[in-house]
Amino acid sequence: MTERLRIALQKKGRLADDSFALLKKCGLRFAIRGGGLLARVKNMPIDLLLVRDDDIPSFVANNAADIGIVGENVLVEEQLTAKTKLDAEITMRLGFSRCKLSLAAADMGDIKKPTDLNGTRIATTYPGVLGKYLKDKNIDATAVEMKGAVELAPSIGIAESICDLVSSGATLEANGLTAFETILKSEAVLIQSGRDLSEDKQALLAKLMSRIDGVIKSAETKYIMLNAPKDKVAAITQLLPGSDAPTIIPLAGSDDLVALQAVCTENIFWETLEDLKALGARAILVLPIEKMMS
Ligand code: PRT
Ligand code: ZN
Repeated sequence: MTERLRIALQKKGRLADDSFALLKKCGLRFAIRGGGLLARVKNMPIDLLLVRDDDIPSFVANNAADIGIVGENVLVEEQLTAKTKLDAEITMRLGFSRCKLSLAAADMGDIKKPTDLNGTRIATTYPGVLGKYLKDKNIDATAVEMKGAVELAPSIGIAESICDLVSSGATLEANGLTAFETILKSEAVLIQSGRDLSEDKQALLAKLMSRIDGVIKSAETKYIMLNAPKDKVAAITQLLPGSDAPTIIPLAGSDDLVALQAVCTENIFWETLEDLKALGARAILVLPIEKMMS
């Protein structure tokens, strides 16, 4: 019987949907229903362990799962607060759920920079990361640990500032707070322990990672097609972001026009299209790429 690779994922929350979507784009077929702890992937020997995000690093470290998808912020916090060294490290960055762990204080208050924190209280759900930051910067402040609703701490008088995750900044703004320092930048990451996997699991993980890589790259990569005057091909190629040698095809019935096609590994903005047009390019098409393997 083939061994099944077990992936720990957040069951419900901000990471969950994007993690499921990524695995589906990698070709895994599964359904998430109700309260189950395990979901079986139908077309590959993979099981999904559905848990709270905070448990993912220790589950991977303790062999309850082979790999996991978690926010880097949670991984680093668990690494810093674990009683014994946590055996879980980043294998791959996944590029979604980007956020920052920032220090913020009242818009109109006295705390405007890190050194203003001396002698004050900082509310946070990240005592590990905050504690390390304060120590590294030699700042003498007290961390007040909360389980949630950290942004309310200054208005109810529990702390003078907060250390919390920020993505759009809307929560800070709604609570009259301004971020003045980023202490950690985070995104979703694939994590693994230092243990050796069986040959079967290792091969499956390599295949999964190659597919994840393809999904991430194809999200940014575009296929561009256009017609251009022959003598402008060099100048046009220069404008295409991150493209290798383009394919040039003669156009029927035209001696001075050619069709040019290229894969661009970076986003193509409207400005680029306008510059291409100014060089004489016409019938410009930018197409999404669904799958890639290099
Ligand atoms: O139940 P479980 O323990 O699994 O989930 P959770 O409630 O602990 O975490 P969840 O689902 O809220 O977040 C999971 C992960 O998403 C986090 O660990 C981060 O890696 C990532 N992430 C990305 C965020 C945010 N962006 C984010 N903005 N997690 C939380 N927030 C919160 C933040 O704490 C603040 O309250 O959103 C608010 C700020 O958002 P903005 O957009 O107003 O700035
Ligand atoms: Zn959590």
